[in-house]
Amino acid sequence: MGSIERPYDVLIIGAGLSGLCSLHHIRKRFPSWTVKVIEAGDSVGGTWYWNRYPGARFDSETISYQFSWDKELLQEWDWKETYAPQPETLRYIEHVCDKHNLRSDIQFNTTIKSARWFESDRTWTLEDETGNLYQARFFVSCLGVLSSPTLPAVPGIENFKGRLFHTSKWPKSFDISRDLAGKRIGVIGTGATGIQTITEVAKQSSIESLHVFQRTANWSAPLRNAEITLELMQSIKGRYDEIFKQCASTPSGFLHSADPRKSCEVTHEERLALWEKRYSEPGFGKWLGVFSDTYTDREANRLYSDFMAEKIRARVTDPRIAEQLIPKDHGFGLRRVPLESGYFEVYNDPKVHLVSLRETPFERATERGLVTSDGTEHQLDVLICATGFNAITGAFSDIEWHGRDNTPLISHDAHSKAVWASHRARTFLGIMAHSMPNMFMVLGPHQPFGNIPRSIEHAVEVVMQLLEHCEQNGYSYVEPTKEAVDEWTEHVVSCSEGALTNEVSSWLTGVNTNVEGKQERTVARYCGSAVEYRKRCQQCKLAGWKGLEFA
Ligand code: NA7
Repeated sequence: MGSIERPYDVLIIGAGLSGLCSLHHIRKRFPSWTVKVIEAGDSVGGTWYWNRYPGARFDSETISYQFSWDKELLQEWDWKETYAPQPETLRYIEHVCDKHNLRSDIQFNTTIKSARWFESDRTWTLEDETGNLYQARFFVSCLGVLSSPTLPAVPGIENFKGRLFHTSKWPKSFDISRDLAGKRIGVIGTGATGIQTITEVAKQSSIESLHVFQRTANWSAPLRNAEITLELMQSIKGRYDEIFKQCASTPSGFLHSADPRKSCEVTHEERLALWEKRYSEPGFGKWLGVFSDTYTDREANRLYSDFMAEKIRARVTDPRIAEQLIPKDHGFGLRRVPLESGYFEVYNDPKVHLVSLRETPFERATERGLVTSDGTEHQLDVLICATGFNAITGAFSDIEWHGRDNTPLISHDAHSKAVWASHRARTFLGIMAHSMPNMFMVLGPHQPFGNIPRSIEHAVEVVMQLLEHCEQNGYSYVEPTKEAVDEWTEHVVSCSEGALTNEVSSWLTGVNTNVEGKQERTVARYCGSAVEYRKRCQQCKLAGWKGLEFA
């Protein structure tokens, strides 16, 4: 074991948006406290640091996807695109850190491997992979919802002699126009990441071929990105209060909310008029701004899915390929809808080949490429895995937890004593877990994951209020009761009932076929409205933090 540092008042793991927001507010609200952020990467940004694959960009509106607490910065910063690309977002995050001198409290290149609660002095001790120890009274986990990448288990993949990487580990020095020239490229995965990567890779005229290995066809619809001119930026700057107010009023924290009408209450022409309007507009309106019953009523969802299927058919020349690209096993919007910029047209290019893994699954990998069940060896020089993440609970499971009474937080199997056996989260407000005193989660399971910065700012505010309550009352211990956790978890489950989304496997429902113990669907996030979620947090506070035990 390495040396132990002086105990901190607060330790934070992760220097993404959650960790940076937490650090800023702790410094502001508790100026005399000592705080340190521990980060695995060599710089700040979290998701926007790691995911530097080609085409990575927001599909949430840039102007609603930034910190709202620095009014001066809102007036200073000029966004360039309606949906910012990853480098612009990373520049923004770096600028926030420079402006507030946040880096001075961040330790980079440090991966935490275990977290242990010591009842005797009511502290957490975190251990990094080199054995260094860090001790603190309070611990804020800002681990990220999509930060633990997963690779497909293709037999013999270790024999592949070409380059292979996960999109979230895209090499910093890799230049697609230089490094993909003349190459045969394979991409596994057609989620939001795959769709952005494939579109960008296919644009490279110098590549020899692109094979897309698709297991589940995904719905996708146009992003319609545009430049933000300086004039437009000026007018946006005058409307920030209104913009954030609007985000606070919608169920998912975005600027979009559903049309209150139901699909069956209007005529076919009225339905078409709204759908066409949304389709022609930028952003998530085509997912979140349609009729209110689209994701609860099967027939409404079928009608809208049929409309979207026709849009795909109109864009793909080969009808056989078009049918392979149209999801048949789930309706539109029941998984997180990736927005695209020319994705479907990619398949009209003769150098792009769609391989349906439903028809011909992977059999094995060779030195040269991937062999599918029809015996074809798809020869590749570069294999890009856009195969997603061990989402929501995954980053927690990368840490060995010893909570109160040495209780583990999370396990892959159902028969363990872990608080979250089989990755089935049980939380209080999504902020705390039983047996894990003084540990707060920002973007933990059972929080709403719509517009992420909006969720982060709210979760950080709740954590700050709890820390203030402890400080003002001299408490050195806070933990939810088992009953409160049961009640909250039941509430989260009940919110998910009736939503068609929860009948479909995806990272939103806790499924990842590459991870042991994640084959079954779970309720991993808060599926009710973010407005209701915030109301419940506030009610808990007003009731004297009912459900929490302090000492
Ligand atoms: P996703 O949305 O989880 O997508 C992962 C993709 O990889 C998806 O198409 C998977 O197919 C595919 N996949 C995963 N494992 C395999 C194996 N073993 N074989 C073949 N194909 C596989 O992750 P993303 O990174 O695209 O997006 C995550 C979120 O980031 C996104 O929702 C946005 O919020 C931003 P499957 O569907 O499981 O059949």
